[in-house]
Amino acid sequence: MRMTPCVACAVRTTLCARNIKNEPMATFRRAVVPGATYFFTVTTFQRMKVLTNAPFYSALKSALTQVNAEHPFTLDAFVLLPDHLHCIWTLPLGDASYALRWNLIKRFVSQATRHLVESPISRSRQQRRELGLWQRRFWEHQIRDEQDLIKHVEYIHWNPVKHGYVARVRDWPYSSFHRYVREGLYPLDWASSDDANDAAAEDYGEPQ
Ligand code: NI
Repeated sequence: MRMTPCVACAVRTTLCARNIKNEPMATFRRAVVPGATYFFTVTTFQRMKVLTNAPFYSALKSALTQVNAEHPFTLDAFVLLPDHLHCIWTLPLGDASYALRWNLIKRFVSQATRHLVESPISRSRQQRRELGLWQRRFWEHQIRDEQDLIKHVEYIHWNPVKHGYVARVRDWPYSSFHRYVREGLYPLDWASSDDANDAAAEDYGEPQ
């Protein structure tokens, strides 16, 4: 099977000016800026399992690229599941406008995929510009320190296994895990530490 490049790679390749090649662990050091790094969970409306379908995935990549061009952020880690996504962003210093960015991203993807979402409920939501594809709220957690960052990065990369989609992290194409492997931060056969295995779903905004 041919792997699709992950969203994080796509954004980083086109937009991230920071070159961290050959600097193992630089990702973690770079990202820990007090008050600037956040973990998010965003879920689809009624947990529709559509996000890993090509049109949605492609729209999401475009949305991240477009919004990043106008409102920059670094995508530190990312995983896309069929009905939700988790990611970690670092925003520019003094800029905490993540809600604005999420509104733009959600609207962009909703509009780009509107013809594919058939439910009458979501169509009426869209007419009211309520972002029919998505749940209106999202989970946000401010990363406290490097330890907290590592915990959340591991949680993200382990998530496809946690949700039962694959047996090995390496088999899930829709995450920044593959970028981390290329950069020497993980071995290809990486498996999560106990922390991420045992983590309570409600602490990470998992869809219930
Ligand atoms: Ni999850």
